[in-house]
Amino acid sequence: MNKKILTLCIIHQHPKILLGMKKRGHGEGKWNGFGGKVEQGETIEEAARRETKEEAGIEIDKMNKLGILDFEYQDDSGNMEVHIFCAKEFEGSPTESEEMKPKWFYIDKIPYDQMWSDDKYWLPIFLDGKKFEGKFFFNEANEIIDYSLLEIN
Ligand code: 6U4
Repeated sequence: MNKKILTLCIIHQHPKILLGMKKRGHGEGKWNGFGGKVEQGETIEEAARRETKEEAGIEIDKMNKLGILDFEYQDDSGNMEVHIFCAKEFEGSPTESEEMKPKWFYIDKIPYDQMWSDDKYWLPIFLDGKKFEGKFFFNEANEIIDYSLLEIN
């Protein structure tokens, strides 16, 4: 199956992060960063900016790629390569869209039980500003059946 390239962008303004409640599609009902598929003719960074603007109404200038994760799903989602960005500054105010409802969370109150189950493994590394790469395999119920995760110096 073809591997899709996607982005995921989390705004980190210590001691808070901005997440969005996904209102439809893959990951509906979960808190997640902003992002989606990279479209033809755009770079991965351009896609990360576009998706964050579309989903949360904010413009990101500088961002830092901290992680690349492969996700293998058993359902129609197939295989994804997700590029994970951290941004500290943005313009505009976070606004609800058709796809996402944004909300700030203190980093000691991150709602891991309402997020993708892989997030509790890599988000602490992300919050330390460290780089990582890994791979997560999900079963049909979207539970993790195997994974590998490496912090990169
Ligand atoms: P369309 O329907 O084309 O708008 P699009 O919004 O572009 O889709 P979508 O919603 O399928 O793409 O993107 C899925 C989002 O979820 C991406 O930001 C990647 C992210 N994602 C997928 N699996 C994840 C996982 N296991 N853990 C995680 N984020 C995941 O934290």
